[in-house]
Amino acid sequence: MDKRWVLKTQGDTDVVNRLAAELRINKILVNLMVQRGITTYDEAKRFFRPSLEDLHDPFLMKDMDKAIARIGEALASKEHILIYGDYDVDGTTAVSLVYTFLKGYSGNVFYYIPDRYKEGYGISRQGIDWAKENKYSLIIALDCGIKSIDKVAYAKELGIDFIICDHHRPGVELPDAVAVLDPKRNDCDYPYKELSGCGIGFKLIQAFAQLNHVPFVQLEQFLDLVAISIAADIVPITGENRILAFFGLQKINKEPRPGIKAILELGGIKKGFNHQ
Ligand SMILES: [Mn+2]
Repeated sequence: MDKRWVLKTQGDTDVVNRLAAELRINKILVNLMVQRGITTYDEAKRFFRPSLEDLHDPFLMKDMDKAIARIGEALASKEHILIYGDYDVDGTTAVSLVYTFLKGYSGNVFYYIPDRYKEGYGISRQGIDWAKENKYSLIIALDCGIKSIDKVAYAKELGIDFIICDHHRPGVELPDAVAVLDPKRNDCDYPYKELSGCGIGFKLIQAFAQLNHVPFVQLEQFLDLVAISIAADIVPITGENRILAFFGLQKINKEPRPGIKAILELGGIKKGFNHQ
């Protein structure tokens, strides 16, 4: 396949001159920023100094209220909750994040990762049958499920509810789940559309924490997983993803969890840039 370089057009000269004066940095650098849509002092500040304060309210995501209410109900009545994810990096980091977090609130939480070769991508009938056999009544699906209309209906027949957390583009019909979290839904007004599957998982626990008065700092330990998902799933590192990746990399550099630490050592990777 032939590849062709497509050069970005030069940033507007007036904008470049104004911003260069305001920031007091080289115009070549400012031009690169203007070409990428950064045209004001505040936008430049947000780009160079990402802040967790700029993360969006998770309840702006369609169905987030329903998802958190259903999880609250499940915890109160000690239901068995299954965290179900895709087998790729985004899926497994998402499962690790939500499972580890919810385990702090219930002894009845477990996880399920489908077999890539035997079950294939997404929610499998086998997985639902396994959930039924093991008395799960709520499945939280991460990084998959947005097109699993039949499987979610099948689970419903068996008395199992679904919460879908996905970032893939929905089809015409949405699955009949208790909550369908996906910023790419046409009717979802969430301001940032490019989160990874693990990023949606993070928004889910952020919403849970917000409602239950859990301090945000307790969530920061999970940002390493989100940063890895952002890199592996190749979502754009803009907006909210840039903030999550920035603080996630700090966590990986400063205080990696045992699994990540082992991978770093095994790969002979030296700790990188330590931003303070
Ligand atoms: Mn994904």
